[in-house]
Amino acid sequence: FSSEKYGVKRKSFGVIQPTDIDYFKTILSEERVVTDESDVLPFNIDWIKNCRGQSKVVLKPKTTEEVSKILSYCNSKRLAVCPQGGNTGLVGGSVPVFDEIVLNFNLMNNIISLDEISGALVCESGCVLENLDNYVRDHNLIMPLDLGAKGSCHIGGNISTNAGGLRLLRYGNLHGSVLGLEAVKADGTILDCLRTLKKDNTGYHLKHLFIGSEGTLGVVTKVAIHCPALPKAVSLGFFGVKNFENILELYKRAKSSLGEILSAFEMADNESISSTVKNLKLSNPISDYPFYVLVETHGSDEVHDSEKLSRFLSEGMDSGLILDGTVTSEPAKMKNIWNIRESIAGAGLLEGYTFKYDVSIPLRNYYELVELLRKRLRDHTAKVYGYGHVGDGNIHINVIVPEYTKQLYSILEPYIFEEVAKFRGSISAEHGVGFRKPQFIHYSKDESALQLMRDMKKSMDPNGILNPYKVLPDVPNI
Ligand code: FAD
Ligand code: S2G
Ligand code: ZN
Repeated sequence: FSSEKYGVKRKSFGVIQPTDIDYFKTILSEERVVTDESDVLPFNIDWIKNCRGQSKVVLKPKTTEEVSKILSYCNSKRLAVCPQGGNTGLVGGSVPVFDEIVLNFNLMNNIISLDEISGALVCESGCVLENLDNYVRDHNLIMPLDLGAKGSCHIGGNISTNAGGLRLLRYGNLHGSVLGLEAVKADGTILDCLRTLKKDNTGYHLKHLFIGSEGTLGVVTKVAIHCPALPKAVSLGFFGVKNFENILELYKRAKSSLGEILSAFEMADNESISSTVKNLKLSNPISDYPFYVLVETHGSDEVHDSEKLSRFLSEGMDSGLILDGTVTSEPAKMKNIWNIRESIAGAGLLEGYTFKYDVSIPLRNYYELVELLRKRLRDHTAKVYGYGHVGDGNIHINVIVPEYTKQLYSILEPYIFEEVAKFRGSISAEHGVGFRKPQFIHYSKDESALQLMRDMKKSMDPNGILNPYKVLPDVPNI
């Protein structure tokens, strides 16, 4: 269990009683109060199997009103709650630590409206990202974010983690694309900030409190989000590159020569791509190189755009910045290349235990941490993958070892966060703080900021029942 593995003491929350279960059954139908141990188990374990909670009950609300009744009851009984979307989070934020009640949104998955002119989509928080993307595509729109977990993650979870992903370079982050939301506070108060206006400067912008607060300030139940136009022309380049300096040069050239049509610029080192291709038996369309770059364009003129990208490739090869590469607009080929990149996340899990890091680093130092870690682990059996969103200055470092040991844990943490702090980077670029990183948040947040966070938590959730043990290291005494 997480509590033993990470040495965490249970706070003085209430302990769920049979009378509580009976009460929940008066709000939800019987089958939406899950108490059978084997049924509850998967809701206690996170996607990368780093954390395991001890929840005894999963509640599956269908409406905001049900969420409101559940929370006001839990608040009055000091029963802790762990909000859960698709459970694809990577920092242990989506599963209980002890016996918190799991509040799962799988059944709150209705699309409410879509304004095809403005691109404003309104839906419930439990909608799966890929389902939304498929739905809006039928209306010549796309979702403003894309990530490897799209088949399972919820838009409510994306908002709660302020998920970044593969398209952030072009479409920005959720603080920009979320137009409004409905949320429920710890005491059951329903907060209606569900607006589809692009501009609304009337008082404090409260929606931002729930974007990235990982279920600790309130529970998101409905979302209004701006969907960009479906690009008429999409092309993807997959290039082999000799060293990281050349990747940085290519990135500068991509911004200047692809300019307005550049929609993604991703890198992955040989370790991450070769392991992924081997472990998952995928087919790499080009051969073995020290580094790989994916460059995607979203534009409106197929011929014009693929000409630009092909010229980018040929000029890259003439200058030696690109060793080899392929450019395609064929959906199946693009899907295969993206699948290789998106599968890196899970590839390491097949080789052993994965310590996952997701950091923001100044671009000139972007890859240095990988080399530092390889040196630090040279006497151990360990693989280090380096891959991520170059355009966001965000690298994902996965350290794969045969099994978890406290010794390896102490070699890696807090070392990696101290190094990130030296670069004035962020210890968590896009995955959030969750359960695994509150003790390191001070490497990226000043005490004055942490104090305001505690004050906000105290005023929004005075009993601290929402997702305890997550995000903030020392929530005011509960
Ligand atoms: P969960 O994992 O269920 O929960 C995440 C957090 O949000 C938890 O703290 C939970 O308590 C809270 N929460 C969930 N729903 C609600 C709600 N309705 N109201 C309030 N709080 C809520 N992340 C990226 O940013 N970029 C990537 O490129 C990326 N790629 C990934 C690829 C793979 C293969 C995997 C497995 C994960 C990836 N992730 C990525 C991480 C993860 O998918 C994101 O953090 C995602 O936003 C989580 O959504 P979810 O619905 O699964 O949320
Ligand atoms: C990505 C996925 C999770 C990880 O692939 O962009 O965000 O850390 C990551 O591998
Ligand atoms: Zn990522």
